[in-house]
Amino acid sequence: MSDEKILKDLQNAILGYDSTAAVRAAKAAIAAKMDPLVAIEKGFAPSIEEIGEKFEKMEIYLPELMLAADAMRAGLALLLPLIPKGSKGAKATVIMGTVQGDVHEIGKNIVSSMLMAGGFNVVDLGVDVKTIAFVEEAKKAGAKIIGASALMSSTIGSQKDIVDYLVSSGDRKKHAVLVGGGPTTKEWAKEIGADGCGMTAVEAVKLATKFAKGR
Ligand code: B12
Repeated sequence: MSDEKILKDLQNAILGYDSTAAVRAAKAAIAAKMDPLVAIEKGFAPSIEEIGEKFEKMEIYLPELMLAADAMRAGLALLLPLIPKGSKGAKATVIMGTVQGDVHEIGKNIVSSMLMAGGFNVVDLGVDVKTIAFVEEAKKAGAKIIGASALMSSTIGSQKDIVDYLVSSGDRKKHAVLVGGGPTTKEWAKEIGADGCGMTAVEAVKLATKFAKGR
């Protein structure tokens, strides 16, 4: 099967809210030895974006959004483990999580996998993570980097809370704060005093590499 056909099948699986088709297309990508990151970023990602736009325009509703997300997660469950793991702890420890009040995890999981592939030790705290948990876990793990994902305009404020918390506890110099997710921008990162904003998982790895030895 051609790469073009596989990418189309990956895309159509999400647009068709079809978990079985997503798994089938992911298996076809694996059988064809397609780079898992290409399958994710060129296959699944454009379709989930399109789904988000349709949801925003109220062309589809929450049940469809959830089915599309389920399909993407089913496919990612096969593809993410195939991103090769780098040597653990070789570069630095990164605390990753999605901020409080936000349950979007797909992008955060891709970033975590890519960081692991890039040789980072990743402590993934999951979703709906309290500000204090990001900071306390970073202290406990001696993490040089905190990565906070936020997908909603109502939750990006928690990224600022993480920076503010570090400032008030006198720990700002110890941990670089990287932010990412839909509504975040480089301007936003600058405004809240974060150390960087990544629009893709590849950018996340570049930024983490920059701060691996500290701020
Ligand atoms: C899938 C999805 C869901 C799924 C999530 C499933 C899951 N387990 O993750 C479900 C159905 C649960 C869901 C629920 C909701 N959702 Co929703 N959802 C989406 C959707 C369609 C896709 C998000 C996604 O996975 N994208 C794909 C990934 C790969 O991209 P990404 O997350 O941006 O991540 C990449 C980069 O941003 C970056 N990155 C991400 N994190 C980080 C972190 C760091 C440190 C770095 C450096 C980089 C980085 O790298 C990633 C990989 O390339 C978006 C639309 C969109 N365009 O984002 C809406 C969207 C985010 N949701 C939205 C809304 C409103 C909701 C709900 C409130 C709906 C409701 N009425 O209940 C709830 C919120 C629940 C909550 N409390 O969190 C809105 C938010 C609007 C806003 N601006 O505030 C959006 C934008 C849809 C829309 N256009 O209206 N959602």
